[in-house]
Amino acid sequence: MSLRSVELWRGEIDLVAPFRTSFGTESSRELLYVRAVGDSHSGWGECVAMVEPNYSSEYLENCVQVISRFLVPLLNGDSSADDFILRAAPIRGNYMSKACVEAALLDLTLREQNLSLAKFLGATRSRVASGVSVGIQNNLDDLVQVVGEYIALGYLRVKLKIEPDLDIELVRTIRKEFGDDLILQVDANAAYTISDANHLKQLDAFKLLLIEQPLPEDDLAGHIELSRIINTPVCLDESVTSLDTARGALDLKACSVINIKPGRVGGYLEAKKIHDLCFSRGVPVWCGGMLETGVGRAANLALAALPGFTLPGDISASSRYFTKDITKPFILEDGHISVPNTVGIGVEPLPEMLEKFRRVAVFKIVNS
Ligand code: NPQ
Ligand code: MG
Repeated sequence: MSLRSVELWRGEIDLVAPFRTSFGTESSRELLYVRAVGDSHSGWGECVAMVEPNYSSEYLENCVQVISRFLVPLLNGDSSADDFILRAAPIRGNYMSKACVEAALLDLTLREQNLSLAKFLGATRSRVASGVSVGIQNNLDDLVQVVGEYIALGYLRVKLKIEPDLDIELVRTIRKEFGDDLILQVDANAAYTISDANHLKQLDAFKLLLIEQPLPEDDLAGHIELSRIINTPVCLDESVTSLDTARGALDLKACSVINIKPGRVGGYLEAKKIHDLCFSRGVPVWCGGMLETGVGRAANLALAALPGFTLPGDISASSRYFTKDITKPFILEDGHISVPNTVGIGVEPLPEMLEKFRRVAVFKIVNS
């Protein structure tokens, strides 16, 4: 490992269509990348935080601060990803900030070792089953139209965003329109409370694969109670921020499925630990998405190729979100996306795309 400097890059890419969830509507993706510069290679990590703290408490401007003030100072010329994660442990939370620094270090180290991230993590597949996350639409006709288009493109699973008053009717319509064979799930992004349990129990009629994060991220007791009341399997997203919170949620029967997102849990090493725990217990997991560009998408594909990722995830084609991705686009083929198998994450930002971004910080790394 020969870390010479760390760079922070900022930019923004428009979404092909506004993406509405229970916590708001996004029409572009503001971006932050970490670039780890070595003697002969560079590694890239994408920060998954949103521009505002709507999904979780982290937000991009704060990640720039945390990375600059608290995380970069932990680095030296020999820093490896696991060494960095160990040294960053006393920094509470800030998982997305830690994750993008870790991802850049992993990419750099693995490029130097001529090893792919997929192989390093223990991937057993060369392609990943692809699902799609469908935002809340203006009306039911538009929703049917959008879902129909994604199914025609070959997505293997449809996830519908729901919120109170835009849920039961919405799911009933899609079930009626596309039949029982469609693998269908919903994501509430923490929009309900445990007093909505009986309301949510109506979803049991629609044979959903799961309901994702129905209650607030810190309401573990609520999820335990809800899991007893409804038959639809509960899957946690926002609530699972580490191996310990994953194990606790499973032990307490707060959920029976976990959506693993490396950015949310502090990096790919922690994400692999969560996968390994779930795999050992026969708990199905899938890889969630944070509207990543090709940099984060490539790394997520490596993780999603591990054997325990038995459910289609939210790693959709680049074109689901962007007209032009910052890397070469990821394409949906026969409902799957190929896993990069060269070195590191297997992709890098295209020079002509990087020209539209701006390098906002350069940190020289003092050798160990
Ligand atoms: C989820 N992702 O699973 C998140 C929600 C989400 C694909 O549904 C910018 C950055 C906008 C992250 C919108 C999907 C976002 C975002 C929604 C994450 O809960
Ligand atoms: Mg979610």
